[in-house]
Amino acid sequence: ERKILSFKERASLCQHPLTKRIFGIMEEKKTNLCVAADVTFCAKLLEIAETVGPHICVLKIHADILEDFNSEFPEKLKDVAKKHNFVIFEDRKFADIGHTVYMQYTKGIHTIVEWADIIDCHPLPGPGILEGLKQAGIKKGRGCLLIAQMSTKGNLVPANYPEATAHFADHHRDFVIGFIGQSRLIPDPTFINFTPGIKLEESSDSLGQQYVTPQEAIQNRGADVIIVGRGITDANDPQATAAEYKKAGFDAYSQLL
Ligand code: S5P
Repeated sequence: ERKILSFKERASLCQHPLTKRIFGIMEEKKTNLCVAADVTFCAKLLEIAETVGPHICVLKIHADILEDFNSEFPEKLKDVAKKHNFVIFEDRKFADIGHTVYMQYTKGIHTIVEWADIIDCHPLPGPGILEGLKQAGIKKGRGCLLIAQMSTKGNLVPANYPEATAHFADHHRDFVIGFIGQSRLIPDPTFINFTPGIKLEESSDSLGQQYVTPQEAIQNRGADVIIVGRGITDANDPQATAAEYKKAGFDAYSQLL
């Protein structure tokens, strides 16, 4: 019995051009892997992007941990993204009032809106946060993920928060392209579900991070895209390990078709 729609079918249902594009990349490159490149120097990040580029649909970064961030870096990253056909996700986790997030998104040294295809925000402040981000993002075709749940031990996200988040997304379909969470919030196939906290073996780190396997995330929790950081970036051979995660993720998806 077939449990899910294919990425190709989902691409055809999407209104948002960015969602369509991401599902298209996932179908074409046969990957539902997003690598989290959490490193502190631009050259290292660009090297990871080159290495894992062929295996990913999305590269997630934290620009604010780069010690030598400069205005040439986003251009270089965009070139690698174009070459290997993936999209760039700045995991800024905006969480302030609309006016402030608008400035954080467009100003400062990072000018995130100029280069990040995807950003994310906490829905906690209410609709104003999306209205602020939208003012800058929509005209550039950007998309935003809502953080519905977190992967960390003892997090304070209340039980009813995911439902409220789904409702929120429904009212901002021109900008919200999906969710970050530990399980699928709503069956709607036009939103993409990203799940962080992934390793090939279930484990945890010393600061509260909790890991589940790609198979568990995709087959039991409804993840579309798995986010893998240190499982790949700390491996002896990040390229071979990325290929391994890609296969684990895509096989788990294929088995549901
Ligand atoms: O709930 C969350 C949400 C996010 S976006 N838990 C997370 O771990 N993340 C991010 O995913 C986190 O900021 C990091 O960049 C990545 C997980 O990295 P790893 O090294 O633990 O795989």
